[in-house]
Amino acid sequence: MKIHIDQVGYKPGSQKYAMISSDEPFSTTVTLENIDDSTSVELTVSNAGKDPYSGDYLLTVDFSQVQTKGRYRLLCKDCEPSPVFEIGDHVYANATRDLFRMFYFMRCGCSLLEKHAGVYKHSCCHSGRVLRYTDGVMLPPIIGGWHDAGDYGRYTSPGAVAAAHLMYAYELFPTKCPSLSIPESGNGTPDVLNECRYELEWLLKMQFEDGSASHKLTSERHAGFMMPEEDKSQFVLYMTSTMATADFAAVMALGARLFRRFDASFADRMQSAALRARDYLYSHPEMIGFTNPPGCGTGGYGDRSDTDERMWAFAEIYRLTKDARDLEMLTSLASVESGKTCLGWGQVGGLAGLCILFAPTDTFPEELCLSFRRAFLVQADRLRTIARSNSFRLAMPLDAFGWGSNMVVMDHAATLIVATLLSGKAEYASLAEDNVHYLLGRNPLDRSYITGHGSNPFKNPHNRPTASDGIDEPFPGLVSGGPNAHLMDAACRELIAEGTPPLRCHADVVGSYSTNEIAIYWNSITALVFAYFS
Ligand code: 9MR
Ligand code: ZN
Repeated sequence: MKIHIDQVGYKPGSQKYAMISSDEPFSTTVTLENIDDSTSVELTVSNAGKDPYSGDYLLTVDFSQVQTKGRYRLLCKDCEPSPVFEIGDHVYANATRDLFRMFYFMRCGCSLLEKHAGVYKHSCCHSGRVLRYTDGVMLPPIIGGWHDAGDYGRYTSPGAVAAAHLMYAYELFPTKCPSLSIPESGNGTPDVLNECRYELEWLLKMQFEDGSASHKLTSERHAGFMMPEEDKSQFVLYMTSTMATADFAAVMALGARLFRRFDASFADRMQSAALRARDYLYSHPEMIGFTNPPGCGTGGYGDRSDTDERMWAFAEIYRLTKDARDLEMLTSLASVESGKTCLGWGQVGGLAGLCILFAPTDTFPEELCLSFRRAFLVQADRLRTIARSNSFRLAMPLDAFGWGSNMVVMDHAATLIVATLLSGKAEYASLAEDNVHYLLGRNPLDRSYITGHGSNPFKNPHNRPTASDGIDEPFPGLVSGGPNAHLMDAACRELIAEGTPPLRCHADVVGSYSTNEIAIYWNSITALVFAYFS
């Protein structure tokens, strides 16, 4: 028997549940102990039956009525006590800060200073000349940006999406975005934007003369497990894709909008880059996809459709230009019914939604706003039905646990938060918070999927610096990819049997890239969600 709980804590006014599991039907009694004053209350336990997500029999314990701040643990007659957790107003504050700070640690092409990175400092990486794939010409170095993930590649679309998550977090919840103690801190620009600028300056260099954007800048093969500055492989600037170009146009337009009041000339540079990318999209209505050319084995980030990327681009561009032609393009792209709430690296319709739904009144035609509003509310209701029908209260379908499932868990939380912002109904945000509790340890593995937070965080991310810096603890604030029921690497297959219930398909070992890698766009959407709750 085991108690599953958010290991960090709960806010006083929030709903508070814990789950108790066993591999056979059971019953028990549970008390909540206040560690600070040694008082206890008996809790009612309700039987939730067998749960297909974990394969366990579950009981649910509701202690929502306890609102007194303090430190607590759950005691159960037949098992180990739960870890100590907090009820408090600021339970998410530290994790939120580290989720945003993660991006500093991912910076490429500069040294990470001891002042900011502490023991994780390292010298400058990836600053050599680059090879242009299309003609084999050697170009001057293209320096900057964030390493994508556990590898050292830098990819345009994932980078644009991650920066956009952070910028929308800033736009929606400006006072919730933390100070980050990064080299630019104190320069008059909010730190979250300072950190985004590190990526945006690099993205600007990914634009070709014709206005299109290169799909990616990576070596041909992933480096071995070495520190970034030791990786001397040749970096290659790959060809254009329309997916990358549209994401580029969108994030540049968004950046131009948000940076205008802090640095007008930087905003101008982004605005003109966005418009040149837009013009490329006008003259190339056909999709130019991307698949790795022969010999290239780094991330592909392919996509089946670029309609959603174009839709996001034209939403942000029209918000900037108010040009009738851009609106016409946007309206026709937005006539699609599906995908209007997606927030992941490959499906960005929801980002168009964030742009459109939170723009000043009368920026976009009412019908367009309504179609996105409907999409978010319909999706939120769908997620509510799912969350109510499983014992871990997860707004996540049983079959959605693939590579990077934690991104989907957080995307859905973000969708639910948007539904609360649109409707004023707190219930949606409460469902979103249940997904947060899952991430912070309320899951069958009792594992916090954020390094450094909770009593049992994962410790062995598939992340090259972590595995080669000689330091035991990974840097804090990394989000694991999360359970992947398809068990797509040998390391997890060695530890987990085929057919294991989805929530158990996570291996906290360095080799498991399909369950335990890290990635900027997993962190960024998590940062947005945590900013809301913090
Ligand atoms: O996050 C990506 C995931 O959705 C895909 O299923 C997977 C396989 O194509 O690739 C993931 O992205 C990886 C990228 O290709 C290379 N850098 C590491 C990324 C995270 O695992
Ligand atoms: Zn680097």
